[in-house]
Amino acid sequence: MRKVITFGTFDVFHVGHINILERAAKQGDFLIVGVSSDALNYDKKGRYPIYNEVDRCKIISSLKYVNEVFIEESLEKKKEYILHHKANVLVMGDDWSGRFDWVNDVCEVIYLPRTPSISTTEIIEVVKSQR
Ligand code: C2G
Repeated sequence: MRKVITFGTFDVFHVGHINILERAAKQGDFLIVGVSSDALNYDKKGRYPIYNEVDRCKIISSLKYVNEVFIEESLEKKKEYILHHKANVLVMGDDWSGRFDWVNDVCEVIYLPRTPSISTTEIIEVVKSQR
């Protein structure tokens, strides 16, 4: 069985998130998703997500493409997570292009093109501007 792993915050869930998960699932037979913790998101982006980690995990767990979900506590633990879950391939959107090549001694690394013109940040901006 070929196991695929991917990571993300998946805050304010949108079609770009579905597209990457759908395409990631097609790279193998079993999809594992590491959902960034609230604390990790604060470290990465300087703000907490709109939806907390429990709710984000619940949303991701309910998707038909997704077989397993866990909380990602740190970007540096990527190799540990890959080995623990026995993943054969890491899939990320190409905004992360090259950033996780350092795990390529434990699994294949694939970057897929992002869905254009949609992001959580943009959605937040639009909602703010309409208040
Ligand atoms: N994504 C996409 N198209 C978009 C928006 C997002 O393909 N329009 C992809 C990203 O490339 C990423 C995934 O959806 O692979 C999740 O995106 P984010 O929630 O923004 O994840 P991020 O905060 O970048 O966390 O260890 C890696 C990080 O945890 C990734």
